[in-house]
Amino acid sequence: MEGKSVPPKGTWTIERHIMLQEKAHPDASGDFTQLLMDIALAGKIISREVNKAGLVEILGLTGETNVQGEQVQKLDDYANHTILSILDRSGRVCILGTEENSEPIRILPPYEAGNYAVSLDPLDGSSNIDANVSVGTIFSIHRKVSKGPRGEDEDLLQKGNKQLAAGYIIYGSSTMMVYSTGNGVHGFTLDPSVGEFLLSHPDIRIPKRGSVYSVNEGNSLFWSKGITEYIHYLKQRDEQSGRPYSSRYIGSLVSDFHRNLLHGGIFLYPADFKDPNKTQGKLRLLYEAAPMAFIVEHAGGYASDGRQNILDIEATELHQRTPLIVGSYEDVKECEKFIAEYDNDKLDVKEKKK
Ligand code: AHM
Ligand code: MG
Repeated sequence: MEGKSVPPKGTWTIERHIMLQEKAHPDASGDFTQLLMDIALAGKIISREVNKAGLVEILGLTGETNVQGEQVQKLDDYANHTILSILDRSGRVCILGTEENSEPIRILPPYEAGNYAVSLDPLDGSSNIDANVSVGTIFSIHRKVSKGPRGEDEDLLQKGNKQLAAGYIIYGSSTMMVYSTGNGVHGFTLDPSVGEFLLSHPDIRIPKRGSVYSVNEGNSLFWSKGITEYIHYLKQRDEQSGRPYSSRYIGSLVSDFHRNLLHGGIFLYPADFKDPNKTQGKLRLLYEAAPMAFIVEHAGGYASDGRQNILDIEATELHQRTPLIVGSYEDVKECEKFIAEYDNDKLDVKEKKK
């Protein structure tokens, strides 16, 4: 064959793809590759279970006892347990942080601690699952930085720009794994007949500008002025810029993000001042915002908290929240301009409380 070889779609497994990426790092031990493979395996197992969620009439609702007299586990518990039991004894991970566990999970003797810290949302959007809405697993990997033999909080609490890899698995009409190790963003579709994730979306690039916005507009009365003005602007007609934008909100981050990654657009979960828990938004920095920011940036997009790059935010605790504005580069930058113009720190909070 002549010319540059492009990995062929439909026949390249994720394993082969990850191994090829590893070859670019001759000093790599293979542990990192194996860690990504472990996450892919967890994705396959969770996918199988999520696909059974529609069978509640037959298998029983989660939290209930099914016809065989077995307790049916909640799917988010199942997903969490599945990933943890694959990773915690692998010898590749030193500490894990998940949405489901209030404290970080350190890998302690007799299990070996590895060189990586992993943050996870095992099943994001799971409140939608009984309505057959696509949900997903989100992951983020950092290198161990602490000096001792075991993992420490500081290994998890690193900035997004220190991630070695990030990605998600979306359980939709088909199951897909999308990941980046900083060398492009690649998507693989699970072919259940062969049980493999096969390359379907090599080198994904997000359009520089989209024509879709995704936000929970039910919260709009509690937004800052900057966000309110920005969304209002997107709705105004302007033939040249393609406005008005269309609104598309599923309420499942992985699904909303995935659609915008492929077709362009902007997703926002801003601070809202109705709920004291949401003055920093709803989404979590380490296992929701930062991995999506890493993916989008390596696909040519951008993620911001309104004022700064999500990847530059200092992480101080596992379940830290952040406003998240993510998607097409020009759209997110434009939104930042509205925030810079209209929102003066806490002034907008007071205004909203009147
Ligand atoms: P979860 O981690 O409890 O599932 O919540 C995160 C989900 C995201 O998937 C989604 O973007 C967001 O919550 C939707 O929230 P809302 O219902 O407030 O719009
Ligand atoms: Mg979540």
